[in-house]
Amino acid sequence: AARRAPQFTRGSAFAARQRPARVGAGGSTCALMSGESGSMILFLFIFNTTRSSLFTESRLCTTADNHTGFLCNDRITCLLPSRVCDSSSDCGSGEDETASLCNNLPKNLPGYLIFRCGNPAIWIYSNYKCNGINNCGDCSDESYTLASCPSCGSDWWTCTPILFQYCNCVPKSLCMNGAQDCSNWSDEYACVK
Ligand SMILES: [Ca+2]
Ligand SMILES: [Ca+2]
Repeated sequence: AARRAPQFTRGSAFAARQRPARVGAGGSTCALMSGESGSMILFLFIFNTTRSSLFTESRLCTTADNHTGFLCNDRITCLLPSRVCDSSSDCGSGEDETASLCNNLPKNLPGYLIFRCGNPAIWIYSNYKCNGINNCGDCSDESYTLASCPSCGSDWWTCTPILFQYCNCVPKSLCMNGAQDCSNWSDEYACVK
């Protein structure tokens, strides 16, 4: 697995580009209406609210490597969560970097793009959960209890690592490399690549 630097926080405001039209929900005067005009406003209110809900939910997608992702306006491109609000425009119209999403991170990001660590003040992008790397700093993103991570994959050796970077497993590439990576030295004496 590729090693990634921990990403705990992130810069704030980015320029808004071609913000997709969002249909507002404005039905507060419905109760004062009656007859056909009231029915029409009620209809528009329900229609607009439904449109808003669909818009919000329809960004959910699955990437080629089976991560939950962010769907661009082209309805084809599915970005890894960590490519949203990373100051680099990855969707065709930059909809992954709009101020409405990226101001005050992670408040305006859809919940499926982030993971709250054992310390809820710390968050990471959800694609850094269960990737073998200690992105939260307390290994909560690699735990079974909080993150429901499976046991070490076939490319990993199960042990208690001595490196802060790892949690429950070390990459098998570290086995038999002449340096201790597990607290019990099993990477040098028991691990088979
Ligand atoms: Ca981006
Ligand atoms: Ca991780």
